[in-house]
Amino acid sequence: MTRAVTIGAAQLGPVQRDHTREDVVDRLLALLRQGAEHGCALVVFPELALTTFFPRYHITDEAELDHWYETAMPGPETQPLFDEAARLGVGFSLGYAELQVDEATGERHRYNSQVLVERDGSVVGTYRKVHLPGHQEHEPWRPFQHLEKLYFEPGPDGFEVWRAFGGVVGMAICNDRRWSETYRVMGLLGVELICIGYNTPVHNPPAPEHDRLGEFHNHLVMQAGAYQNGTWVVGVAKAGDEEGVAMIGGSAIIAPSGEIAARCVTEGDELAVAVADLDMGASYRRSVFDFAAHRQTWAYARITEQTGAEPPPE
Ligand code: CDT
Repeated sequence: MTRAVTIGAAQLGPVQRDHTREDVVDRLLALLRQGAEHGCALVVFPELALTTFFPRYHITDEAELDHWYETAMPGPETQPLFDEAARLGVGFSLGYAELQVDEATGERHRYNSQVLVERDGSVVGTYRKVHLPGHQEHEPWRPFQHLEKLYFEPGPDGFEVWRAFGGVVGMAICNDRRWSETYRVMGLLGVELICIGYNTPVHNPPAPEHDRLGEFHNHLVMQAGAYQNGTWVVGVAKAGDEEGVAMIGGSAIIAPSGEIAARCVTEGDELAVAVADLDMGASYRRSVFDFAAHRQTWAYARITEQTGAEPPPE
């Protein structure tokens, strides 16, 4: 049996600070239409796709900060994407900054979010990033900031999956992809396809010795996550030189075997397409990764009880 879903990894080139949401949505629409021409059922866009990667700036004015967030999805600028998805019969997943305002209490919550939209333009679900990287205080020694811990709260719902596109679909965002727990929690929910958007600077100021390995680590973690959980993984970058900060590309569609089925080869707007058989993961999940037969939860307690490493005394 095969459940074939044609998927497009819709990489974006840079979005500069003065680019409007309308500019970006035009680019997303072009990629969505390209996806339709290739027979895609699903097109996956990057993290924080609608704007430049604003956590690189230290912003102290709340109104100025609000400018980078969406208060509704769809909102006025993104509605055309939902309309075109329904017209073409092509679903999508899109990363954006979400500002929730409770009208009654005035309570505000900020999340780094990703929405999954079905082929009829309806919202399937929203994931809110769990592993927020970077720092909370302004660190002027850095050539650019990474203030995700200041501008977002961790998603309160953790990792979820939804029935969509004829299978079981989950989402994760950027730094989440480096953590094996991300994939395993969704693996335990029977995930068959994980959509991941990312913005990864080439230069990591606290660890410049890793800079040459950015693309390698990107594929390493997603290929391992796919194989160890018998799932398809689609990782999609916002790439290239954004406001003087170089970001990696390497968007890829990864099979449950861990092999790369399709990948982008530029740092610009580019669509990579693969036909994903959602049944392909089953042979991994009933053999080497038959969780029910082989997992030893008694040996894993530390994973949920402890965060930092505790080596034995010297
Ligand atoms: N956006 C995002 O999560 N980027 C991180 C950069 C890590 S360095 C602070 C990533 O894991 O790619």
